[in-house]
Amino acid sequence: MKLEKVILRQIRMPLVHFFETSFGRTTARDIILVEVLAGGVSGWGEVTAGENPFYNEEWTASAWLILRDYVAPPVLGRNLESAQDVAPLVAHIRGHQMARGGLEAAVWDLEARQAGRPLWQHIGGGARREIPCGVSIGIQDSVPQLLDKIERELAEGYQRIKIKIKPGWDVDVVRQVRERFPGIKLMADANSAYTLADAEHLRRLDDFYLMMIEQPLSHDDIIDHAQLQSRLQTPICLDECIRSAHHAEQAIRLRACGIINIKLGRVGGFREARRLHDVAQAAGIPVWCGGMLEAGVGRAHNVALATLPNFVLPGDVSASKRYWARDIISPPVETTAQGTIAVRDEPGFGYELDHEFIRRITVREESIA
Ligand code: OSB
Ligand code: MG
Repeated sequence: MKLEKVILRQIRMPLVHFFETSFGRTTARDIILVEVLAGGVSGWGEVTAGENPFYNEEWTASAWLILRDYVAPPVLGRNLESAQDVAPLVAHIRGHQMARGGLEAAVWDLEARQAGRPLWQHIGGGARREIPCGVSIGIQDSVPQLLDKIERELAEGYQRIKIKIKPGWDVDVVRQVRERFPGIKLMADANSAYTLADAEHLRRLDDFYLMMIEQPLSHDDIIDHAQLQSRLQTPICLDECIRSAHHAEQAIRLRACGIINIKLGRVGGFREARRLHDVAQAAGIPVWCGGMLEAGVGRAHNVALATLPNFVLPGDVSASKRYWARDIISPPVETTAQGTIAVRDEPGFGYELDHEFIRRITVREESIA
């Protein structure tokens, strides 16, 4: 396979509801779609960087430049044995996993389409026909609003509720959620809002038998998480600080976590995501698929990823309608009454692109050949 062209498109999509984390509120997404072309076939990927460098160091504008100037050039025109070859060609770039992962995932999709196979099969997944879904609920303006939202998501069938926490919106909020919903699978995600000095405060969360607490400490820390984990009963789940399989090995060796959230973009694409998955599986550490408020392309890639065997916990991949009035794929991603997404058997990521809609919401486009 030889890539003849890479097309970058930046689309703008308002969210149906704002999404607030400890690092800020998002009301609309600026998303880069990566189309790769070879032999008359196109593959598509989505860059999961946010609009600002607040989740990690990447953001939409940086990802565009890295893709144009550093990721696409070494891959274009090169003879690729397989999609496996993409990540090594851009491994010399420091950081910027989301930019690299957007193109890498597009090549996996392209290769799956050329082979006429669904992407889930092409990456070696297929451990399940339906992936279990949870929802991530952002910080709300009030606790009654949060309780209302949780009630509606449970009525939709979602299997697990994740709430965002930060100092001032944590123990008391979790207590009220627990009182109202004593039996649900519940977890909290801090997005790095605390330090080890908050350990005693975070220990109070042990009273609420959470499934896990996600990334309580710094985005680039593993060692303090190990210290914290030794003082908590609640398992720690790492997100931000695990950018490679090697980081996962180190975190597991240090007992810094009991669970890992895998995000395709955060680790630079399918090759590294699979390696990380295998490392965790060998160590008996369960994983689940995280989300980055993706549009349909990224969402469909996540569904494929979550069919790998060790994705045994409900993830953050949920229905398109929770985010978008209209998604860029057809049909949109939908959930069953049991809170699952059925895996599709069409070639590639399994959904049709709504090209006409993508054209309408494209704010910039650039071809690299
Ligand atoms: O930490 O998992 C996170 C969204 C943006 C940035 C970081 C995170 C999230 C989510 C939302 O929790 C997951 C989703 O619904 O896509
Ligand atoms: Mg998280």
